[in-house]
Amino acid sequence: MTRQSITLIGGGLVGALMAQLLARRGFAVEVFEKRPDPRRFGFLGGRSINLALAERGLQALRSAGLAEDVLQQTVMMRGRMVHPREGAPSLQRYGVDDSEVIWSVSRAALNKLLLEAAEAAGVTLHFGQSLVSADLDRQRVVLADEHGTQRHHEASMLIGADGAGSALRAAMDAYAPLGIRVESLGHGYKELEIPPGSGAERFAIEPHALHIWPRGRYMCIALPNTEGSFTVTLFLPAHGPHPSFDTLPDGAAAEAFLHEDFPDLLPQIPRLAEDYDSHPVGTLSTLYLDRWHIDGRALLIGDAAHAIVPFHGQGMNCGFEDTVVLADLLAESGHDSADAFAEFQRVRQPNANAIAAMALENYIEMRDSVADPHYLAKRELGARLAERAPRHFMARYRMVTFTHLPYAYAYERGRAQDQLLEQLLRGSTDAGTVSLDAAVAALQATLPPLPRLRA
Ligand code: FAD
Ligand code: E0Q
Repeated sequence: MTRQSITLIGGGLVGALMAQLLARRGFAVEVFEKRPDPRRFGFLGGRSINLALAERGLQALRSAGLAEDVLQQTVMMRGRMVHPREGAPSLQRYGVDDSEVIWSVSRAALNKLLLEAAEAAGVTLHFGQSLVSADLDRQRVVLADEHGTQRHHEASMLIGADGAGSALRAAMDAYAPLGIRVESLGHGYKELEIPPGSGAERFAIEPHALHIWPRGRYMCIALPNTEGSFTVTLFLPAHGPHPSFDTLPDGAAAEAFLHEDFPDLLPQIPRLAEDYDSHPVGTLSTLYLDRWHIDGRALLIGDAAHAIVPFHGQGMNCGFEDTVVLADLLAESGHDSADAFAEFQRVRQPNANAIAAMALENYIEMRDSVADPHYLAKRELGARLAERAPRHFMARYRMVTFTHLPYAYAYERGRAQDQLLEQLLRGSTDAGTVSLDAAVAALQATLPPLPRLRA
């Protein structure tokens, strides 16, 4: 029997991991990636951009046999270090102890490692090959190299992991409308850098944290890199009154703005003006599709199917979860990819919608309410309930970041728990006013126990 072939478009984070998992399950996999081979030419742009890797992504990497190798190249983050406008920064731990932490990883290093692993598993990688069009009736695609030279490729089963601007999605949508909806956040971002410390300290600020400077309608964050630098991201409204990217047209304006609103951060970013002027403003949107596939011929995964805003640090983690689900479904499906694709969408779409909603909510939470007394009281009461009744209360952040409970479950359960906290607190900003015995009784009376967690 000949091995079934799969053509993957996009060798980014999700495409590279998908390719490796499918090759390990016996498929003949070819990947077409627009950019040149990052292992030979360096990553495009050459800037160090990093991401937070959490339990869901780590679990997918474990199933690929890559978790240990990836963890070698990360910096542990124990919690958020919140830098208020006035006063000292303070650490809000993500979990109970160092068993519940997240990991900062370089996008370039991770992508290279995943491509290496895909190749080692027998995947054929083609770089500098950009999808131009897909003829879904004839089941072939057109690809162009960097000079525009085109080639055809037979593709009976296509998987699109070509990111938020997916070309395969456009081709599928032209063939049979997918019901695409893009909701722009109206805020953009700019990436900047804190270089490694010059003195005895390799890191200029606390290395084992995700730093946040919340400022109400906007914020800065910083994630550590293994070399000692931090990647800083400034999130701001794209347009409108000051401050927005409209009112900060250049590095000089940005410098004056940071001087006013982020005075402790500004001196840490020596190349602010140059970087601000040379880096583009990134856009942020949520992408919803009615359909992710065309029968058994083409399917979208990762950001191509469900790009979300980055404020929960779950886009890659969610895409990695996708890859394991799909690899298992395809391996079980025999030759019926239409069934596998339909089942994939049935299982994953409610979860993608849930993390999309939670990521949007987390922007408000991060930039604003981490400093709000009512929010802090709710957090405090939640923490006490989780301690007193761990089978009945678990913070939503914890379900999302440290468990494999479906995102849709975390979203629903989180909403129910939140309603209860609101009822118990009745607007109070002091968790100490609530009787814990009564609260636990109310909790157990209204909500079923949480599912038992898999190891
Ligand atoms: P991509 O990583 O975009 O990869 C797509 C690949 O397809 C690329 O290699 C591209 O070159 C290639 N391609 C594109 N077009 C074509 C074409 N026509 N033909 C062939 N190849 C093509 N997620 C987290 O989990 N944690 C975080 O902390 C986090 N932080 C983020 C911060 C920011 C500012 C942003 C914007 C996102 C963040 N994310 C984070 C989300 C994460 O970046 C994405 O979810 C993830 O990169 C999706 O992977 P992907 O492979 O689907 O898409
Ligand atoms: C995480 C880890 C880009 C980004 C990535 C993240 C997080 C945030 C704020 C941002 C959410 C949190 N968070 O700290 O609640 O947990 O990945 Cl802005």
